[in-house]
Amino acid sequence: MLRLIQRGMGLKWWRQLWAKSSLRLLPPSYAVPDQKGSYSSHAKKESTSFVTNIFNGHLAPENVFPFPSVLSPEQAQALQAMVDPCTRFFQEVNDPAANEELETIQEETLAGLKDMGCFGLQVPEELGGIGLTNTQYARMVEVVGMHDLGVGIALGAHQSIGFKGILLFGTKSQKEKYLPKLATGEVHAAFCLTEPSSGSDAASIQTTAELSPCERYYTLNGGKIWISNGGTAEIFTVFAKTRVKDVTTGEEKDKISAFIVERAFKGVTSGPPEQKMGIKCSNTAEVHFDGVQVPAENLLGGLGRGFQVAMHILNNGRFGMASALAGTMRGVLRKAVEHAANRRQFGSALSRFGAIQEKLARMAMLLYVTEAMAYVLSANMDMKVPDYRLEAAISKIFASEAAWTVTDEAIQILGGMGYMKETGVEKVLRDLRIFRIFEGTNDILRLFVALGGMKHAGEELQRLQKSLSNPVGKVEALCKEIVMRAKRQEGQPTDSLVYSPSTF
Ligand code: MYA
Repeated sequence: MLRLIQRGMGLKWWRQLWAKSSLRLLPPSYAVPDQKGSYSSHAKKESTSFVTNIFNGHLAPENVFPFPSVLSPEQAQALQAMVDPCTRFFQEVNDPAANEELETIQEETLAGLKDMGCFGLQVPEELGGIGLTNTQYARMVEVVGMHDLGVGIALGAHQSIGFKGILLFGTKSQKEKYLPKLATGEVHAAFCLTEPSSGSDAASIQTTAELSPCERYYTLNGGKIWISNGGTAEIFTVFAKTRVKDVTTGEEKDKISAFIVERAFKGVTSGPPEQKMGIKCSNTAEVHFDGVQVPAENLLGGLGRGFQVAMHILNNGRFGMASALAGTMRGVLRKAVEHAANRRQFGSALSRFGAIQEKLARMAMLLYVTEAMAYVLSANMDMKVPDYRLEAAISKIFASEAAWTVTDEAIQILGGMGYMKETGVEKVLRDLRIFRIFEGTNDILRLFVALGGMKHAGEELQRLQKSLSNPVGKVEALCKEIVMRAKRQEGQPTDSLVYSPSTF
């Protein structure tokens, strides 16, 4: 950062440019500076999701054809004004090897990231953030992913999931109280879901929150493990079991609720930093809640709605992973290409060998697909497509596996050099390994894609079956189905929403 400032290109420069720019005031075609959460499970009946519709044989092209372009030229220009200095910052100031060695992010880097507004990229400007759309955020994250995945996780655990719940589901006063200091990086956030006996099976958490007789606070008891930013965060989004009364039957049940918890509340403690294989500069720690009194107004998203809140935060955060990993692949592919072009064996550059060319082509293919997927997804989110959970899961699975293959192949092309620390690629491989595990293991997400898609198809068939058993008054539904089946035969788009009676 200091070097940039010495060269008259202070980090505040582009923030000022961004702040002054009248360009960014123009409304984008699909502006979402004020993100609004909705439980995506509510949206499943009339899904326009391309993937969901695949499961019942419908071609629903409206979210993907033509390739969605959600940034106005002015927004794209303003974005570039941030991407360039951010890239320079990562090239000239951040030192991934030093961060790894120290197992923390260097002060100079942290200060620079704060200065650039990187802790509040999607927080609305009036609450102290930069107010980026999902597509703009994805592009910024790609820069981070290209240079230092450890820093990416610290930033991502903070805003991609740590305080995303406040952004999506927070009340006005929750947003006003917490977002400004989170957006500046004055305090950091963490997402507390995982427990010793509850990993993939997120609904099985044991942490409890009991409402006090005076109904003014909940008493929180339990422990969370492997929490990114767990040892450094001041604000936590915590999921706990609460007793909820069914309004119709009066029966009480345990249901998950989400809470905003401050480290300052008595009874919050965290463990030492975990020793990890990669992303070492990001903090991972246990967090314990021992009789913590959480004010009732810190309930997030409604009593008993915590599971949906957690799922929605995770769905909403996954797109960042695909774009970050597209950046990672771009970085290692460039190193592999440089090496293949310069290294000579048997009298020729490595790039002259078919075996190397094939590797490079496959690496480029994986990068291309990941990046295309990441930006369709972020654009769909900017278009406020209500149901994108399968796309988000697929992008996370594909990106984490593609990045692993690309980085492994880069090491293969670099040969002995690839295995040496000095080249920086072995670190990327270690950093990458966790991406197939966290934010939903790829194995559980594969099941989720299959079961989620089939569930939707099953529900559609059930509706059809009902219509067939009692066709009176269901003529429109039946006609719709006949039209869709006819279109499917001809290979035409069959999205239910494009149907109109005049189709006959
Ligand atoms: S954080 C911890 C991550 N943990 C997980 O991801 C947990 C994985 N487990 C699950 O997701 C769930 O338990 C599964 C469901 C999916 C297995 N969207 O009966 P059910 C609905 C919307 O299937 P279960 C971390 O790792 C479903 O339709 N709705 O539930 C930090 C049903 O609704 P209804 C969903 O069998 C990493 C209801 O829920 C979804 O219990 C740090 C029950 O469903 C969904 N997805 O299990 C990363 N799933 O009742 C840092 C289910 O209405 C970030 N439902 O039919 C890095 C960012 C990148 C870098 C950035 C750089 C800056």
